[in-house]
Amino acid sequence: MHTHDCEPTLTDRQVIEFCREGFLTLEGAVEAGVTDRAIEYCHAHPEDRELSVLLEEDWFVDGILLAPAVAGAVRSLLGAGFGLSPFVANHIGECPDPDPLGWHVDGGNVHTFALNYLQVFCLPQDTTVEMGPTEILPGSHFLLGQSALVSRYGAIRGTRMCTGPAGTVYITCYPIWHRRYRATATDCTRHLFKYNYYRNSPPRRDWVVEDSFDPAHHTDDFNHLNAGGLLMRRNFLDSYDAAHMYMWLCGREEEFRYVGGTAWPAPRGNWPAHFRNYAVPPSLSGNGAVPYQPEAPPMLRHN
Ligand SMILES: O=C(O)CCC(=O)C(=O)O
Ligand SMILES: [Fe+2]
Repeated sequence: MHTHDCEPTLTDRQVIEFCREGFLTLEGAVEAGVTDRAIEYCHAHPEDRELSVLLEEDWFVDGILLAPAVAGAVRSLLGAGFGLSPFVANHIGECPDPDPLGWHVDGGNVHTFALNYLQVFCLPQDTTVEMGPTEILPGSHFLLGQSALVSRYGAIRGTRMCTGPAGTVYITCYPIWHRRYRATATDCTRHLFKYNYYRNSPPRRDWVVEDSFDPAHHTDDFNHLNAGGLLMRRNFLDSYDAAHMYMWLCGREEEFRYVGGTAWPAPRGNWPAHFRNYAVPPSLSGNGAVPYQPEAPPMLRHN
């Protein structure tokens, strides 16, 4: 089985969260019986950093790659008939390790508003900060960092440790900055499964659309600062980038416009009726024909 289909489970807000942060956390997505079996396998094959043989095993594919919460999230982000990883790696991290792998972006990355590929980390055991989890920088999928540059950084404010109970899954956008954090625990081995999913169908807004959330007007969700993040770039550019990716996922990228002022998708309060739909993509505003759609293409798109 190389492709899969199922019902999408993410809501608009969760899809926007993924666009904004560059990752989603699914705590306890994999059942304990499955992670126990996976850890037993790791103990029986302590040198194996490549676990692709497990892709032949139903318990592994159904229990981990297609665990319902994971499959539903991947279906939401990558569309119908998404593809399953051709490989699975086990990133074995010995503890302690004061000086592990530095900040980087994985090979083959490209900075884009398209989402055709997901990088996924699954924790097969309870994973603490002391064990040297993967550390990621939320929002960095839009920062255009390349490994040769980002590897010079040490501690960065606003990072997130990919810790959690066994069975927690982190779904990430491929160009997100990450590294293994230093491990201070003694006498243990951290296991981390890493694999991918890929898109096989064009993007469409066919995830869970709720009446209570309207992306035309609830624009706070696009904004990294509102979600507790740090300002890393020009004000609101994070909102614009998240909204641009969201519109790509809706299959409506051509409707996304920069207007050069505070309008959709900038965070906003309760604006008066005459401005409410200004610059809102037509497919979201629901008012069909728009007399004029403003556009101000930036001189430098990614500053
Ligand atoms: O081991 C980790 O936590 C990170 C591994 C990683 O980034 C990689 O192998 O690409
Ligand atoms: Fe990596």
